Amino acid sequence: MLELRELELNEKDIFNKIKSAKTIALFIHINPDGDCLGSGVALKIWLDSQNKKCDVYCDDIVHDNYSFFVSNYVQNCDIKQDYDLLIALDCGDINRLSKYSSYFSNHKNTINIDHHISNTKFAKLNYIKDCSSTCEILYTLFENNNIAIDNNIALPLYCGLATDTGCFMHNNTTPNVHIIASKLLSFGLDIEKIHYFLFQRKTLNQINLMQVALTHFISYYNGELTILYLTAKDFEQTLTNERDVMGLGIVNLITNIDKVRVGVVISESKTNCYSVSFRSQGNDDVTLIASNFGGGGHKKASGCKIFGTKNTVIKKIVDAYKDIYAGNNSIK
Ligand SMILES: [Mn+2]
Repeated sequence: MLELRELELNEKDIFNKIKSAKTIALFIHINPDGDCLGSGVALKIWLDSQNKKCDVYCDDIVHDNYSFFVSNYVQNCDIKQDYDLLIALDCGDINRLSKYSSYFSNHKNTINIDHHISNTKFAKLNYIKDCSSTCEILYTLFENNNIAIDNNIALPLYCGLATDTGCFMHNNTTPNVHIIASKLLSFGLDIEKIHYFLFQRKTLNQINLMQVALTHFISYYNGELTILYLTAKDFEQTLTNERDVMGLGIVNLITNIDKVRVGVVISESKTNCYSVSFRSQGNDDVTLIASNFGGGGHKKASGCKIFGTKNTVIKKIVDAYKDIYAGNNSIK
């Protein structure tokens, strides 16, 4: 974590760099969520208003549920022009930029704005703050620098804040988060529409996937660790894909089962390659388990990719759980 003074210096540097850049590219992570999309869209709208040429890149598809605030601001094409400045938003490490990562790491003028405690500080200038969301960092940067926010900027910022706090239910929902949310709401946001698209709307295929998922979980260590699996075949049968899992809240559902300490969902994203989400209920730090497999995230929510068949992936997780939490829990 950077010291406060360093953060203040970096904040000045960020604005100086933005001021002197005419063309700026923003990068957000693969499997895009409300926070990276919200921060990308909010920053783009402001930069456009400052007569900068700004583009937002993401090497992935944006889920329908986010279209109401993302519209066509985000692109996934090859980069055909040079930019004066590149900014990564909400990316804990360079691999989250996927096909854009080498372009980013070879550029001389880069900024990394993020709130993941596991951030690898891969840019020339890194602004990493331990708080709820990248949207909270951006809001604070705007406020500290007297940048006027309008309802077009308030909407994506609110969406990021709401997403990363799990609709203001995770333990990163500080009093300051509510203060910011209240200021953003004062721009007249349509709260019902926002919450419907961000948290409630499901496709029928997603509900079919949920039905399959609920028959696919296994408990270990007297129910402390629960793992739910979804294979390529499950996605095929329900006409869904890995992206549909995120909006279902399955990982929260299994972590909320009584006595569960860590809930895990593994989804086969490619043959023998599983995307893994970890959640903890209580004090266990699940970045420890994700970083064991080259991933990262937050204390109570983290993720990684693990290669292998379904059974070997599950065994790797079960073994890692025991190695990491043994001595500090009740595993026998
Ligand atoms: Mn985030």
